[in-house]
Amino acid sequence: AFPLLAILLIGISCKDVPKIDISNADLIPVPKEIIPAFGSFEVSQSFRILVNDERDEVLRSAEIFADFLRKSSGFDVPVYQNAGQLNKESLVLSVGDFPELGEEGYELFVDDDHIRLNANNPVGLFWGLQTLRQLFPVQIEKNEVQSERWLIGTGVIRDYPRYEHRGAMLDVSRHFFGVEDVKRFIDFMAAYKMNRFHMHLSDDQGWRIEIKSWPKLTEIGGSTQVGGGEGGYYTQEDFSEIVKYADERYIIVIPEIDMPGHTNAALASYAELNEDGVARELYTGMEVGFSTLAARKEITYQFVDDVVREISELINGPFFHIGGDESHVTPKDDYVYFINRAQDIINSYGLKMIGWDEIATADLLPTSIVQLWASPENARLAIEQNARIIMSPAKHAYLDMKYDSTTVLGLNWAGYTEVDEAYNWDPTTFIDGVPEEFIIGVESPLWTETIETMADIEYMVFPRLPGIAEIAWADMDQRNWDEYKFRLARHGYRLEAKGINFYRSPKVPWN
Ligand code: TNX
Repeated sequence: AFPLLAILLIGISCKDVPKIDISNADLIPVPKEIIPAFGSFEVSQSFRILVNDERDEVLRSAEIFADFLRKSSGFDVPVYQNAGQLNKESLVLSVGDFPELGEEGYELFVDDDHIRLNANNPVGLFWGLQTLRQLFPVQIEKNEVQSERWLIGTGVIRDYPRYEHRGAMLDVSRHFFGVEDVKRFIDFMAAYKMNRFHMHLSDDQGWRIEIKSWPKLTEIGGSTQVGGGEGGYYTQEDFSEIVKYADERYIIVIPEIDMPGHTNAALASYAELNEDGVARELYTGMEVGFSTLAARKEITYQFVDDVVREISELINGPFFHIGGDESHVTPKDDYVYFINRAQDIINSYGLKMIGWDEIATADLLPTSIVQLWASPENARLAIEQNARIIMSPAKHAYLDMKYDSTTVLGLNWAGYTEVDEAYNWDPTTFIDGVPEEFIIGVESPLWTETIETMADIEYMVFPRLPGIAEIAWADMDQRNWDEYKFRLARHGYRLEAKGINFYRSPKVPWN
């Protein structure tokens, strides 16, 4: 009778403590180290967050996370700062000294009655919370209260990123997207630990940021978009709201004003910026490479100076993106002259210049950064000048390429980019003759000639963006499509719970 009773008792207690293997979680990007303990921690009404740090920003991160949990759990999730000791059923955030975790790393300990999250810096805690979020059952992503047992597997996760630059770009010029859409885009990035939000703020079809000293840029240049729709622009207050929202999520906003080409909207707004002094018509088509600022007129540099100065006062990071791509109607000498002068202006405001790979044909300072999209030759020119490189090869990293020939949205000039194609490449071996230490990271641009709504954005971004985030975060030897595709398939339930309109690629074994 005794063994029978024992088995019964064990059976009862096991029923209460489900076993969860966290090495089987749908974590993206994959952490450096996962040690499962095969138990579970249950988040219930008495769950609370303790912040062992004086800083407001740590409290704010805890509050952002608590807010997220409140929506779907319906629990109070109180947050206490400097409340001291470890209670049962609490999550404790601490900043300390953990040499192996680096700037942005974190370690997460989950046992049956509490969770501890440690990092060297507040940013590491924020990334650790994103991992914890993905350890919850997928229903946690819902916006209404769910009846669910919130069980999290026990164990240890230790994690830190491969690259410092983990970016995504949104083109708000070809089609304009308002502040709420942009915040949702930022949320997507933060969830995958991406930390550079590049905003393509001007192009032939639209100027999207208020410049107080040149008001017609938005009045005229912001008044339309591809297809002739209404367009729009961010007031400086709107833009500051975006920057604040990104900053609270440890994301640096990189503003791009594309010059000297891709400038028709500016050339339509101010006649004096044209070589011939005649204002251009507004443009609502999809061609590229037909516009240029007058590179030898002094007024052009007054314009660049004013634009850089006003924007420099609104951003939260050290970067200004000058564009510099496809300036097909700017004479070569003028192009080099323009980029060199723009670089001086950007530097005079204490900022580093970033530009598309064509800028490597100018005289770069070692602080300048080249974003490779098309030309390996330009990447080599960049490193000869000791500049650093961001990898955005169109074939793999462009979120506006069609998935296959049946995709309705997007373009295909670089080919079709299925989900495996977007995942299967290594930024450091992609171009010959560029040593690893020159590559600061990876960025995925979403150009929006064909993208009109948030649902369109989601369809092109998901599920490619999580893969790009993993490329930027995880080491090459941790990445393998044949493992990733199953993890992504499980992650699909999370995208569904979030209400994301994603592409159900036949390459991924969705269940
Ligand atoms: C090329 S990529 C461009 C953009 C277009 C994009 C469309 C780059 C630096 N320039 O102007 O929107 O292709 O895929």
